[in-house]
Amino acid sequence: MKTPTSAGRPVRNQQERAIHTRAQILRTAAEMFADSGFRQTSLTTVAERAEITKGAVYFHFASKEALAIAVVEEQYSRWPNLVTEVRGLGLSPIETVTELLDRTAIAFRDDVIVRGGVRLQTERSLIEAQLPQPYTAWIGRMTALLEDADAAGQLRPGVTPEAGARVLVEGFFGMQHISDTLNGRADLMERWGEMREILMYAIAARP
Ligand code: LUB
Repeated sequence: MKTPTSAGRPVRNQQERAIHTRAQILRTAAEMFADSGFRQTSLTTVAERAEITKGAVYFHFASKEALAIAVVEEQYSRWPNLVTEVRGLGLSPIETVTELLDRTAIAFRDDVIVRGGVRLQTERSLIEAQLPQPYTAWIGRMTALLEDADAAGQLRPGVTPEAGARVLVEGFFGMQHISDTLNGRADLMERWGEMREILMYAIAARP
């Protein structure tokens, strides 16, 4: 294995090495899950591509199922931080919704952990493991943000925060899935831009 570095400096102690190795395994596995799916990926091929021993992989993850759970959990851990970052921009509630989903779309296109976690969730019926519940966290997150928009008079009359949240999450999921299937998400930002304009026209109050 190459001398590990973290933020450009050599990794020094055993704990740092373990954290670095675990992150390297997660990234490699996520990439393989995203590209080839759960069934076609093995701990052996993950170890080979990550250039670490199979023993080191088993030290961190007892099975491929455990690795899949960790990738999905790592994917989901991204979103609360992103919400905090976007909420800190001082945008109006409805602009916070669109900015959050704009940045989420970028992560769906570029972040290998997200890409791997999303594919695993689409294959969840094939995986004998208790993957985290999909969709509900995003629906809850968007409902809370749309409640803020509702309180600020930014929702079109008749649109409830819960219904708006479900439509945005359902639409975003389908949009990114079709973009992935047809173009490997190369056109994701264009497809999300179209959806955003049309759905927000239906959801947001007229200026
Ligand atoms: C999101 C997927 C793919 C919902 O919330 C989830 O579990 C999701 C599966 O991991 O899209 C839309 C943001």
